[in-house]
Amino acid sequence: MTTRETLADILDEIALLLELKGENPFKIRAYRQGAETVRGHDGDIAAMAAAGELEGIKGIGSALRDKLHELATTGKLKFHENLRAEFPETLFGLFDLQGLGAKKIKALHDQLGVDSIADLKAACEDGRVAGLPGFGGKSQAKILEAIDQRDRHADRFALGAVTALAGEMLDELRSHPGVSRAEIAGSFRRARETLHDLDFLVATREPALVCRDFTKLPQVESVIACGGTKASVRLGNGLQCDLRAVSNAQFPFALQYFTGSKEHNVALRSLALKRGLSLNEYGFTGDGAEDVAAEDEAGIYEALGLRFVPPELRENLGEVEAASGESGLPRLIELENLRGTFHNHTTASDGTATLEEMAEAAMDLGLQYLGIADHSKSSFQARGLDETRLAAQVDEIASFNAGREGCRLFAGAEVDILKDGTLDFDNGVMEKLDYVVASVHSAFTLDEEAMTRRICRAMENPHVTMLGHLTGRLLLRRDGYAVDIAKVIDCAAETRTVIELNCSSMRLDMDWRWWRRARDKGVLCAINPDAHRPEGLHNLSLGVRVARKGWLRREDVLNTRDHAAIKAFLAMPKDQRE
Ligand code: DGT
Ligand code: CA
Ligand code: CA
Ligand code: ZN
Repeated sequence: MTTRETLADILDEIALLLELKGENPFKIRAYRQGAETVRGHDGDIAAMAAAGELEGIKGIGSALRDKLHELATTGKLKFHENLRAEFPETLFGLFDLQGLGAKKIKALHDQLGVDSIADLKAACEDGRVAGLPGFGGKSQAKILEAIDQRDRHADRFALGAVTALAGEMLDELRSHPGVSRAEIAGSFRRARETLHDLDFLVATREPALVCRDFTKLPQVESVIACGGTKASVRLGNGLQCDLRAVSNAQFPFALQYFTGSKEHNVALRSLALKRGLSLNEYGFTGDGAEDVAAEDEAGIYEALGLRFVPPELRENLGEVEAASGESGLPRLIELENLRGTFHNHTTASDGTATLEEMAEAAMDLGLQYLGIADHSKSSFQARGLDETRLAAQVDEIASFNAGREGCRLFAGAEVDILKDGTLDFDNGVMEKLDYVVASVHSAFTLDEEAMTRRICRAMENPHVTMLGHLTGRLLLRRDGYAVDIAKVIDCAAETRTVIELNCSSMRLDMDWRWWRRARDKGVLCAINPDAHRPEGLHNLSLGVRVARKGWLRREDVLNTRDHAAIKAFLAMPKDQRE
């Protein structure tokens, strides 16, 4: 069935297209408002649209009602398709560029005949964009930068965006009768935040057959190559997938080799050489190699005098040295260790599910508690709550919790850090909450020093429990703002502020490269999905993988503690928390 999300997105796109056509602003606004209403409606609006029961909902007039009904029942909307057909398909690429809204695209389209990103790039390079009223040299440079960002990332994918797809394909390979073992190696297995391609590996006695059948998987759009032991395909979304087929005996060696990283493998090979062994993707060779068997990856590490190195750590950032010592490798956190999570949204701000729906989803995942942290008033585009609505939500949460076992809610808020580092709510308001996530949602262009000061000032507030998405980055779309992360970590340690690992699939912020340092300074991590709908909670597993990549253990992560321990933690004065 058509989801609430899709309904709203299509209404938004219609508004954009109408704006591009220069239509009546009231009409445009009606679609935008319709999208907002659909996103924020308390009931199951998709089902209501399908059943033709949208009568009487404020913000959805009769014209919109009919369109939503058509969309919800058929999955398509003629009006929308006709509208799209009026523009060249390449024009829609412009919508993905950071900082280009419909108004600017319209000006570029009407006045310079820009129909594609290639056109736009050319128009920037010969200075025509700077000459347009309302643009200028600065905005021309910004557009070029946005195109450059997109080009740099054109062939990369975010880990979280391919996880489900990768899992489906792996399941299909595993169910192939000729396949005894299958894994995904490469950057995917190491949990890199973005990746270039997926590296499938299978153990089989019929490599050519398995390669051929791999190219016939339903996800495959085109075949790049198909041979006796290797195949490469491209999926509908552009992602390349490689397959290597090896024997059962070779499998652990191939898995180790193709998991990488290259740097980790180089370090391992030099260790092997010191033992008179040569290590490659098929096994050990050299004098005495016959005596060295390995049934699994652990056996390979063991033969080299190492403890097993979890794939997430294989970046040659000290893990090989750590694995050769007695106590060097950390015992990494696991998904089963999580007891709850803090940063989540509901329909009260920009989420698409109610408090009850979110709580139910958390319960289904076996969580003991769920933190509700809707936006604060300054985030008006996200329908942030003012003091009155917040107080009502706190009451609602209290009555939800009354006498309840199972999943309980914590009443929090995601409070905007204003430009000067003060917070969007007064201390008296924050005091009434169980906790506060403080985040930057505005004034991204401050210089590094000012931004660092701003964030540190917010962390000095005794009511700020944790810092949300530290850099504001959106993977492959927007670099984080300028901020001195090392200083922020120091300040978190001093002020006993928890730092969030925001595991919304487009964020993964703070980056894995910084967690070890934070951990060593005693900073606690909170793995938070920033869920805007029930399914968003599933990103917790992604968060755990990134935490592992950052060398984090169970004890480094706040939300591995149970409900009672969290209550005690939050009740303690901030400077005594540990
Ligand atoms: P990606 O695909 O760019 O996100 O990153 P990876 O790490 O998945 O790289 P990929 O797909 O080119 O190769 C998979 C693994 O195979 C890589 O992590 C290590 C191994 N590998 C590939 N080429 C070489 C090589 O020339 N030398 C060594 N030692 N290992 C290699
Ligand atoms: Ca790869
Ligand atoms: Ca590859
Ligand atoms: Zn946020």
